[in-house]
Amino acid sequence: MKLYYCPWACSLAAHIVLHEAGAPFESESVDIRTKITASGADFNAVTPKGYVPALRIDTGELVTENIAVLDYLAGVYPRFAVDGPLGRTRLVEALAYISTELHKSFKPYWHNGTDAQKAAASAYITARMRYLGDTARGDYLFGDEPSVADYYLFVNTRWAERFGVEIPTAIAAIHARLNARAAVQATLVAEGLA
Ligand SMILES: N[C@@H](CCC(=O)N[C@@H](CS)C(=O)NCC(=O)O)C(=O)O
Repeated sequence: MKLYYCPWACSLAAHIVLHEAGAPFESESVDIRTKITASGADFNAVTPKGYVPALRIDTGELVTENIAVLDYLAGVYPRFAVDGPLGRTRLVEALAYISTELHKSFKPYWHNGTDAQKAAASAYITARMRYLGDTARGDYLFGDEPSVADYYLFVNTRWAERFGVEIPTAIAAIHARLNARAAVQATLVAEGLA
């Protein structure tokens, strides 16, 4: 497998899962402004979407969209999936919530929003995170081990820390547990973030 990622971007979630899994994988960083990869390739030729994450799987096919990439990785490495008859559905539900309610709400911070837009986004994100904290089933969202959704949440809590968005206590505790994991720190070092 090969992951295209950009430091600070949402591709961090898949990058951590690959490290946690001890998977044999390659990775290449992408400048998401210029669309040039670290080796000088045109990222738009990899995917015309021009954004990360993009995961080249062993069949040679490319998987894009965080929800799909993380769902794929949970299928390959079931320790990051969710058990039970509705496990897959609950996992996709959480990934969709994190993508559409949290990730996308950071737009004003990444794209020069006004102070008013940032304040509205901040309140929205904190409220949406609170729901996840209230419904968490253990040390992590789905129990006592992290799922791929926890790593996607971690991307968002890192952004919240960076931009001064309040993180509810229960979510801050999940963030701290994730941050203490060796594979998480190894990934942050690999991305030049620690
Ligand atoms: N719909 C995509 C969006 C991914 C996304 O927003 N990626 C950002 C980094 S967090 C990016 O690469 N942006 C560059 C661009 O859109 O040109 C997904 O959910 O995976």
